[in-house]
Amino acid sequence: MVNIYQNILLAKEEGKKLLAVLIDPEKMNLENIPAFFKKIHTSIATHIFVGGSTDKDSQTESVVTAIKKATNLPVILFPGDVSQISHKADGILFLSLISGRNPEYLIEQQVKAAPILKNSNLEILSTGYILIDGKKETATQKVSNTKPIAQENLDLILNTALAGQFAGKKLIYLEAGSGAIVPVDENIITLVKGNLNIPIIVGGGIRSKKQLESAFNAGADMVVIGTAFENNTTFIEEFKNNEL
Ligand code: 1GP
Repeated sequence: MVNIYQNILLAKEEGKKLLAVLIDPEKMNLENIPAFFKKIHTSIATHIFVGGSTDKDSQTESVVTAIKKATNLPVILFPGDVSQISHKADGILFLSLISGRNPEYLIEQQVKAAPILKNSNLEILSTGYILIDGKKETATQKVSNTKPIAQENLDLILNTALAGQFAGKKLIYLEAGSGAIVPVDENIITLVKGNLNIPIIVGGGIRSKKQLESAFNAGADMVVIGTAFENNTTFIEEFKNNEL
């Protein structure tokens, strides 16, 4: 069995950067999955995230099943809510939206997920999820009914991340929101990285190799890209192996 978290820690120790490709089940056609993964396998992608703020047609299960057939990369659920759990994945980001003050996404969804996860082999990755203003009202913001933290509010971002670490989260996810206009600023990543010892995930609005490199150089251990690959599947070719 893959030990996802141990591998992330190892990569962090060795300074190896990780790239997660985010697949939104609502936007992925099952028949496109094999061809999409052929491209992914020539790239530097190391992980697959599956999830979205909503999954109106309950596609998660069939999309995860098709992805597992197409790849050996670790498949990690990144669920918008308790309905998006598939036992066929390898792991799950057990998210708590710690930048928000909506109990539904701080603990209620997690309580509902607990009995489902108790009976599964999914590796549970406790994650402090911090929504940061990406200059666009994102789906996460709308669905969770929480406000993102302003990029300028460095103290609040840092203190939120620290509180997450002290509360026992294994990962901190700095999220500008899917399709963000402005990704999480490098200064924020550097600040959080410099004050925490757990791995940092960064995502939202990253749509070029240059932005990916900036996030890595600032200290992101893992970067997540979704929209840029959805909009242009040949874009993954910019991320060929050995090019970073
Ligand atoms: C969203 O962080 C992820 O939750 C990825 O964002 O879709 O903008 O790449 P993008």
